[in-house]
Amino acid sequence: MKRNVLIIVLLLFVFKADAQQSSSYVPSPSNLKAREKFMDMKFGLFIHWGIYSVLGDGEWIMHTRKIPYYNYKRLADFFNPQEFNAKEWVALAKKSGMKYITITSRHHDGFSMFNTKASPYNIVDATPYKKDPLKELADECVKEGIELRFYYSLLDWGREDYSFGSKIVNGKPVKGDWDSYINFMKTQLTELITNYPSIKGIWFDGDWERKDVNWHYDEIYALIHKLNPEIMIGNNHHLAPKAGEDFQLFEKDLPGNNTAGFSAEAKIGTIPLETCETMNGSWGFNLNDRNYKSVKQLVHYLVNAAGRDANFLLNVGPMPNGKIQPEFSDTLLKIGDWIKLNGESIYGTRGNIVAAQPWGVVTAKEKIWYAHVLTLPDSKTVTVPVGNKKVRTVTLLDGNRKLKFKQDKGGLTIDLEAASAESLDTVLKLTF
Ligand code: H79
Repeated sequence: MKRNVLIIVLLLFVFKADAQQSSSYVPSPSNLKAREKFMDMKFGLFIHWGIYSVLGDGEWIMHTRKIPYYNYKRLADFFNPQEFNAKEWVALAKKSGMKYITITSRHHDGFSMFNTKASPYNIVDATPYKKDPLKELADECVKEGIELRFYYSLLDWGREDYSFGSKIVNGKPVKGDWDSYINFMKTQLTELITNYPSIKGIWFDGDWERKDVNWHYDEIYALIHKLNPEIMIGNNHHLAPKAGEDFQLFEKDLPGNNTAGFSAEAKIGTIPLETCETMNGSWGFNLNDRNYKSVKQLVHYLVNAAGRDANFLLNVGPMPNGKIQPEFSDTLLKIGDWIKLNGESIYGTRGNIVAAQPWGVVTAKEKIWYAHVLTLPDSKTVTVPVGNKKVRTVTLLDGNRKLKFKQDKGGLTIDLEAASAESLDTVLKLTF
């Protein structure tokens, strides 16, 4: 009997040691603080901008049109965004109610949009522009109190050491030079973190292209956190979070949904969440994409994300001259107008308080709940599952008008006769 107990104790010890090893990353206090701030910010601007913007057909053009790397590289000669003005971009983000910006420092085409010594294929050395827009943007963001984060592609269509398309054996591509490529990424990430010390996050993408390769995340993540423990790492690998990551990304899907088809294996973890979407159908500038989402669709996306405890990163693809097209900025400013009136029910709130309802979602802050009625039921009533909590008042956030309600075992039923059917989102403020 004693021996059995001893064996069990030993086994427990072994399992515990194993569990610790696979999740050995302990976020710093500054990182935990950054996560809270991140969750408070709720709304960010995603920017896809690169030499592909010149062709006006999205950021995948090199791949989809099968343009050989050495021909594609010529685009750098024509990339000269004379109208780029960091002040305008940051002011637009701010007026639109966004609290942070995430911009492509390098996309799958491998072109670096920042000043790098690791490759001559970059905006300073290879274009007539000769300047570093990300430096300008970083400085402006600091001035305006907007957080800046960098998107960074793991996948590279052009570099020989990456050897796109190579077979993978034993965690390495058979062709190319995997160690060289990993070192190249480490050098660039070191540059991004040390030369732009204000940046708050790295957004990785492209993992899904090489499922069986060893990306050396343990080393890469440790390097980033060693250089600056506060930096939040996210990776768009469409899987459950891995050790060392600080926020979980969803592409074109609300957490828990898989409508875009990328998120089947994206088990929701315990770190902060962010979902990204496009304003039309494209990430990079697309001349021919007029499939613009409406203000209502995008406000609903923001609210639905917040109700599921996720941030919303909304993308624009600026034009090759550095301007953001008016169709985007007009819509963004209207979203900003909505947030000016309703921001209290978004910023600083937490979601997943109750499951999404047929009429909408709930966000909460301290002792207040905000019930967002996105679809006004024909009955002109909604039932909020408040459980045992005793509700004191229900008011319309817009105008503070008191609403009639009934509370019983089935929940809290609110009379919405006074709500306008025109409203993008009827926000009800519940106090307990
Ligand atoms: O950076 C953006 C995309 O370029 C990147 N992630 C976001 C944030 C992304 N890469 N791949 N995917 C998203 C999904 C792949 C979609 C594809 Fe296709 C379908 C690639 C080829 C067929 C879309 C349609 C791109 C080209 C055609």
